[in-house]
Amino acid sequence: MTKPPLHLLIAAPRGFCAGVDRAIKIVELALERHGPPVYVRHEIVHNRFVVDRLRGLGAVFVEDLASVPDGRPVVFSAHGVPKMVPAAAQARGLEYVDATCPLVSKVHRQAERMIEKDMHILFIGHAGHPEVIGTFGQVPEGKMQLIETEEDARSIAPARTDNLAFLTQTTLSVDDTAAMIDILKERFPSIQGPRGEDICYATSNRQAAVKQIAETVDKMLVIGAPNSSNSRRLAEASNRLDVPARLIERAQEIDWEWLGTPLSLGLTAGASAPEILVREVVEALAERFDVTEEEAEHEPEGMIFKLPRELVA
Ligand code: 2E7
Ligand code: F3S
Repeated sequence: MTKPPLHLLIAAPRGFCAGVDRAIKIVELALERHGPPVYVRHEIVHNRFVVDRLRGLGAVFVEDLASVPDGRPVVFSAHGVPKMVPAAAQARGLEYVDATCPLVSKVHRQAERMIEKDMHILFIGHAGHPEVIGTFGQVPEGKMQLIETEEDARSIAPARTDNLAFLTQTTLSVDDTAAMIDILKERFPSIQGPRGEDICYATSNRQAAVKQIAETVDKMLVIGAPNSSNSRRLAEASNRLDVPARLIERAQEIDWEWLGTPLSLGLTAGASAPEILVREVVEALAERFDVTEEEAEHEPEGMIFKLPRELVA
């Protein structure tokens, strides 16, 4: 039986960012240095495949520090942690390595500096996300308020309106964030903030790439976990351009009925999804379709973050 043709357009850039590469490397190096088990507070990045592989090497994933036994090293995830976490580790004499993405640490320092200048911060982000919890945990309680939607930006009553600042999560929708910042700037013309926002290069590049391929495809598959903020934003960006998108963790989650027989399909992967899962999806598609594969053209990102000194010395 002949297979139906499928033009597969693969977004670029996609997949691992420099912060994810670094965080995974940190766990691997900590395992080499200390031997298993090495504890990791929270999923190192939001990807089951990555987490399971590291678990196989001897990493033990826990949600809080209390679950780390005395005498064992602990790695903090790429999403960042509240200040009290390293403080508690130190108090217990635990050896810890911080795998917080340097671009998140930069936001933490901005928040600290704003508090030093007696500013009140409006933080744009998603409630409950570990990055948001980590950034809120850099400042004293009551000094930062969360904005999740344009409606929040319109209705928020800041604890004070003089000396007001804003900061953002790194993995937000570029378009939604711009709209929220416009509202804040209109309401509070003297509000201070970063140039643009704090969305990272990887998030904005992947959103631009998915939007670009959405112009020419019928449907979109995004590889990423349901708890991966940046991956969810990719599916959302496609859906908003009326290109129906599904977020899948692996090839086995492809809903063939939903997919139907499109002439063209876009494929991308969030910053925490390994390329091997992209290949797995391409192979699954090739079993049912006569696939012509094309990779969107792009400038290489070329970003690399240094490893913590204690692991390379
Ligand atoms: C850390 C940060 O692990 P992810 O899926 O995380 P998000 O934040 O998108 O849920 O992706 C990598 C990553 C992105 N941002 C790690 Cl702060
Ligand atoms: Fe960092 Fe952005 Fe990746 S915040 S971990 S570079 S998605």
